[in-house]
Amino acid sequence: MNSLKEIAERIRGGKKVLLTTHIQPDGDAIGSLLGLGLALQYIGLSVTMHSTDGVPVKYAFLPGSRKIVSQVPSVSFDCVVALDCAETALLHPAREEIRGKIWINIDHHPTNTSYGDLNYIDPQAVATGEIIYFLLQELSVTPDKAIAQALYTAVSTDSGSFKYENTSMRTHYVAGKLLEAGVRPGEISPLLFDLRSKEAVMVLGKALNSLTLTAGNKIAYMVLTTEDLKSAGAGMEDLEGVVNYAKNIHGVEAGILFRENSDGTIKVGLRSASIDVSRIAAAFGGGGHKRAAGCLLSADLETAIREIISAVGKELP
Ligand SMILES: [Mn+2]
Repeated sequence: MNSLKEIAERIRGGKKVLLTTHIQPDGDAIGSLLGLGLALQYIGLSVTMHSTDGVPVKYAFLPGSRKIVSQVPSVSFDCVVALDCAETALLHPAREEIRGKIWINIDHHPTNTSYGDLNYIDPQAVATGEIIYFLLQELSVTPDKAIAQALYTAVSTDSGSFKYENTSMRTHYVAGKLLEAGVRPGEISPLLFDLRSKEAVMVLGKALNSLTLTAGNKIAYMVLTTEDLKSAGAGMEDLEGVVNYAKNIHGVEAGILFRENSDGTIKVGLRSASIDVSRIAAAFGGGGHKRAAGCLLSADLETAIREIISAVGKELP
């Protein structure tokens, strides 16, 4: 692995820099892109900030977000920096289609494949944005409010508002420094965590209405039919976090959301407090993490519910 000092020198050494991130960007991807991108502009580099899937609406308030382009210009870059991207399969366009003299890979996923010419992977970092804060020190850039808001977005979203296990003293140190640089949590946090669309609230109501507890109240599940989604006017992005309402009930070991797709398949979201749901998802051709996983079933709703509940039931302590 290379040092941040080396990476800072290599970035500074070029004139034309491309910053890119993974497909379907999250708050860390956009925040890291903007935090580093604005800093490099301040020191006079020609920077292109790129996200194939654009900027999710909820991050559009971040200063500079309109400078992020969804197509890579067909020019040659002195340096390409991939941020928060564990493997090249998550890059679009493909690595071979981007002309960069050197590739720098900065990430915090433990699964990162070290595909860069220079790599900085820190799995202890709660977010790539946490690493970017220290990279800016090597670049001698003091974050202004715009940079600080971008990095705060990265750090606070990837740590689940400082709730997840990997939130460290260093995470809070960086957050504190970003507050010093002008971030006001009372101003930014509602935009990141509380505001939601009318459709999201409507569809949440439908999901809660379907809530069922089974297996001695250890499994809680909810069902959304295509009709529910249609009448709420809801899309995929409106379902974020819905399954947690089932998981977060006292005494529940597994929360499940069954969503009927228009093609007749059933998308299953699994969340757990204690059991390993990634194994259950994998048995149905899906995957994910121990506490959060998912799979897609080609079955009718009733069959999908019966099979999944039975599989989860076998894993209960
Ligand atoms: Mn991340």
